[in-house]
Amino acid sequence: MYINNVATSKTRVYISESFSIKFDVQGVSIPWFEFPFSNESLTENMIQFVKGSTLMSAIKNVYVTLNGQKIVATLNEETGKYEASITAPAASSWSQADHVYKAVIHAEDAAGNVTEMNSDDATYGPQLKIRVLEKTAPTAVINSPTQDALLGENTQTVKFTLKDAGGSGLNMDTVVLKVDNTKITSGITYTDGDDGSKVGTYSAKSLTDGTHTVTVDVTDNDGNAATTATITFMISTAAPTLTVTTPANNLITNSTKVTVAGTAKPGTSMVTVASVKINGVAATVNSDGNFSYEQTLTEGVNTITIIATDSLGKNTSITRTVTLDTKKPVISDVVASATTVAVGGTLKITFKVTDPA
Ligand SMILES: [Ca+2]
Repeated sequence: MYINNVATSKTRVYISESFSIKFDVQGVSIPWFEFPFSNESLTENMIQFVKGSTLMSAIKNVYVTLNGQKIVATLNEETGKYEASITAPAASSWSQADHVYKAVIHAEDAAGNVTEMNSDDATYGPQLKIRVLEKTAPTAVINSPTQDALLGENTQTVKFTLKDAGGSGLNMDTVVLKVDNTKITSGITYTDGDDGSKVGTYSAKSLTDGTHTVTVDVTDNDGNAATTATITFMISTAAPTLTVTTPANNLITNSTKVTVAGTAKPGTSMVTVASVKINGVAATVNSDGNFSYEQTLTEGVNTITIIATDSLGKNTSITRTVTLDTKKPVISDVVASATTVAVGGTLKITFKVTDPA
């Protein structure tokens, strides 16, 4: 017997109860009447009428399993469909096979026949694959260079640490490292850090003097994006400019002191001149970079080395050679051709002059 339409006073009735039932059979409405059911008249312990079902199809046990949960399904009398309200698992499904939790529907009838449908079902399987997303964003931290660092080399190692929380894990395909707003597409290497973190290393080369910016972005496997990590740092490689105005190179003097003077200026605006040393002794440098120093000379050839060094240790040197000669020429071997000579006559005086070293 096929039930086209049915209304009962109870959705589920047990054989020990009396109840009323009204239904039509193949479009012919039948009035209410009483069923004094007894154990002898029914073999099942429960009967349930569902529009569109056959009279004897008594479904008694319907539930859904998902990630270890068992959720009993209830019949919606309006729709005639079972409903299982499921609380999503607390963890992301990313680590599961195919990145989804797979639900299984179990249905058992009164006779003990069991049907299970899982996500392999050709028609309904896709409806039973449940992608669960976690909501905790990963973190990105740039370890080096450090914020506002002032660096003296034009190659710098960029090191950054990426870490996810929430369970889905880092999606390494989403990592975007930018140096001065240019995406780095090769040369990044990764090692495993603590607690599932990844440590990225990249060698940034040919950095010009000035300010540079590094950013790192990453997203986890569930689409949560880290707050962009950003640092700025400065490169200053240009050595100081050094001018020595005095002494002239190869000066020969009989003064035991010589003034060493000139100007030293930083190679970039990011650094200052830290020192000007003359043969290792610091000279006073004024705010304009001018310096003046009295260098004591020793007899003979003096090498004077002037070194200007900036705050990063970059230096420029100039060498001057100055000869101190305090020894007077020596005259000897004086011979006059005649020491008595007539007026208007000639004589010759010969002699030797030497300049002692
Ligand atoms: Ca996460």
